[in-house]
Amino acid sequence: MALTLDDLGWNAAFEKEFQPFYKKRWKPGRLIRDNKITYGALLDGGEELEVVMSGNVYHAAECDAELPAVGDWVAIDTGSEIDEPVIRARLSRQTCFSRKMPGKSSEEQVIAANVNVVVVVTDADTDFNVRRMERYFTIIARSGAKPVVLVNKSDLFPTEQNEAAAAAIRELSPDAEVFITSAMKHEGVEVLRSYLKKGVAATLVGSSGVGKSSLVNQLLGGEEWQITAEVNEVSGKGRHTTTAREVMVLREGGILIDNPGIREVQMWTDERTLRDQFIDISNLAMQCQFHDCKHGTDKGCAIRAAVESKKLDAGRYEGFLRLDEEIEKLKDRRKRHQKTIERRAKRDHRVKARNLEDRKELNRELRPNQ
Ligand SMILES: Nc1nc2c(ncn2[C@@H]2O[C@H](COP(=O)(O)OP(=O)(O)OP(=O)(O)O)[C@@H](O)[C@H]2O)c(=O)[nH]1
Ligand SMILES: [Mg+2]
Ligand SMILES: [Zn+2]
Repeated sequence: MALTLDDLGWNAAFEKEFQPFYKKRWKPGRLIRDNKITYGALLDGGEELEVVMSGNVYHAAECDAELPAVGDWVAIDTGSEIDEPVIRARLSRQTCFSRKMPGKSSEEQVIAANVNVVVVVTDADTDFNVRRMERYFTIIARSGAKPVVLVNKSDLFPTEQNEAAAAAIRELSPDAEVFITSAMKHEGVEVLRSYLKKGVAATLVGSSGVGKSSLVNQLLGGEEWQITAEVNEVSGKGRHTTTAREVMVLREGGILIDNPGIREVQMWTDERTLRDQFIDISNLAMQCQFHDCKHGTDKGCAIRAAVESKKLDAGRYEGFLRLDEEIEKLKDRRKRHQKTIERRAKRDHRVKARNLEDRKELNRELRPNQ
C-alpha cells in the first residue's frame, strides 16, 4: 500500500497553507534527510526525491534554524523546465524541537521539525541525571511536542532503582509520561508503539549508548519497515553508534526519528518556558517580601526560607539558577550578534554609497560635458 500524505503527518493546517502552492503546481513533500547540499523528501505515494533549496528559500531564512530541516513540510517544484526538483517554500512549523548550537554560538539548531512526541531515553544508573532531565523538559516544553521518558536497560539494575529514577523524573514534569523499559528483554517497546499512530512523528533523544537504536530495532523487528534514510555505521569498537538522523516510516503507522547521542543538552528556550517548568519556584518568588528580591541575602525571601526548611530541593533551585543564567547569556549573545549584523549592514550601506559616489565622480571625469 502506497504511503499517503496523511501517513506522513499531513493535516488540515498544512493543507490550508499549501493552497496557493497547488495553483503553481508545486507538490507537498516531507523532508526525511539532510545531505547538507540536497535533501531527501517523501511525496504523496511514498516516492522519494532528492531536492535542492531555491535561492529564495535560502535568502528568506534569517538564520540557519529557518532553513528547511528534517521533519519540515515543503513545497516542491518538479516542473519539467528545471533540472532538478526544487524546494520553493517551507510550511510553518507546528512544533520545532531545537537546542542551542554546541559551542560559543548563540544560534538555534533544529533537531527535528513537526514532531509530535519527543522520547528521552535514559537509564537508572550511569546516565541518570535529574538536572539534565530538567533541561530536556525545558527544551521539549518550548518545542510544543509531548514529552515521554523511557528509563531503559532496566534488566541491569534492581527494580527499586529503576522505580526511584522514574519517580524522580515524574516529579520534575507533570506533563511527561515515564516508563521503565528494557530493549534487551523486549520490555516496554509496546509503549513506544502506542504513541506511533498514523501520521504521528516521534523522535528519540538521549546520551550515546542508552539504547535508542536498540528500542527502534525492537520496534521494527519482524515488521517490514518501509524507509530508512541512513544506515548505522559500525564504530571502531564494534558498537553501532548512530551517526546521522534517521527517519523511518512504519508500516503500522507512525514516523520514528532516531538521533545520534546528545553529549550536551544545550539550552534553547526562553524565560517564560523556564518559569512554567519551574512553577514551584516562580510561585515562591511571588511570596518574597520584595518584588525585586534577588533571593540572596534579601530580607523575607521565600525561596531561601523554602531551601532552608528543605521544602525546596537545593539542587533543583541551583539547576534553575544555572538555566536562568544560561538563558540570560543566550539573550545577551543574541543581542550582540544582532548588533554586529546591524553594524555590518550599516557599513555595507556606507561602502555602497561611497562606491556610488566614486562611480559618479568617475562618470563626471570620463564625460566632463554631461
Ligand atoms: N542490558 C541492556 N543493554 C541494552 C539495552 N538497550 C540497549 N542496550 C545495549 O546498549 C548498547 C548501546 O545501545 P544503542 O541502542 O546503540 O544506543 P544508542 O542510544 O542508539 O546510542 P547512540 O546511537 O550512540 O546515541 C548496545 O550494546 C545495546 O545492546 C537494554 O535494555 N538492556
Ligand atoms: Mg543509536
Ligand atoms: Zn527571594
